Amino acid sequence: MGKKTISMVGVPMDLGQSRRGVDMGPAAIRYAGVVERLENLGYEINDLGNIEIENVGKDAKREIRNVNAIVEVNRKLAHTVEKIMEEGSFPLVLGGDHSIAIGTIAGVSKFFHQLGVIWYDAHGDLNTPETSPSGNIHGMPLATSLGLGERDLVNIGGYAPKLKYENIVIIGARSLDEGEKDLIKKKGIKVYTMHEVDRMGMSAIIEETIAYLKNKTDGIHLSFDLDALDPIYAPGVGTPVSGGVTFRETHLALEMLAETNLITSAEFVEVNPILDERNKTGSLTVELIGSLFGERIL
Ligand code: 5AB
Ligand code: MN
Ligand code: MN
Ligand code: MN
Repeated sequence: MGKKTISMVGVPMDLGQSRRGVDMGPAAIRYAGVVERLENLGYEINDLGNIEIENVGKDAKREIRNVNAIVEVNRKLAHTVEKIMEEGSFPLVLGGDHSIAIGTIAGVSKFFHQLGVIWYDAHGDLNTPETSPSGNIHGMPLATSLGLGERDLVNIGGYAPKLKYENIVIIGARSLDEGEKDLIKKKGIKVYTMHEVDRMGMSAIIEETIAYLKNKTDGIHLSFDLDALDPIYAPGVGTPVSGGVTFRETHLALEMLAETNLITSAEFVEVNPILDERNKTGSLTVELIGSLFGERIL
């Protein structure tokens, strides 16, 4: 990583999906020792604590559950991330459900007008209120950042879209809804599904991803959903899908990203300690964060 100071912020959000417990994700990741891990790697850690979540309770539209509260939280998060960037520190956001990516990306895209995004996830998170089978906003943040869907969400930060179709790469996908598949094909979004992970191997995928993004982007955000990993490794997630990426493949992916020095912000989301086995997923997250920030065996 380029910067020596990391500013960490937790977003104890569970309103973007239907299973309780993911609001305790930031606590589980802190408990597993994220601060110590990063300090041991030589970083100065500025833990800003958690963003306050208020369920404003004006849930008028059922097809986009809790939209008003999620807009509020993401506005605050965008603001916080923007301040971190202004100070020249690296924003590390701990979730919370994946709807918080809307705020993180709104904050960083103020600084990078050609922002690249690596979306490491079992899912595409490319639904709109029209295509969503669930009404859960955690299935919509990538579409939202591309300018699609509910206006209040899309316009957070006062501008849209935050991302271009050609600047995003999805890795680990194995559960895509029909509307998401249509959008991927129509817009030519770069997706490495589990088929490509099996066929090419993670090493080639990360090399291709970097080659694809490097020259056309001015910063790269890593949006890391723990459900990309197989539930054997990450049981503490709300929407597990079998047949996922292994621990070793993921560890390698993050080590390789660390080597490039191109990642300018990151978030780790969907850790749900209530569904977990003795904080296995929280601990795994800390191990993976270590890799992203340059930890090596030797
Ligand atoms: B996650 C589903 N596509 O929209 C939907 O965990 C699941 O942030 C979304 O990737 C999973 O409800 C969202 C069926
Ligand atoms: Mn997911
Ligand atoms: Mn996700
Ligand atoms: Mn390691």
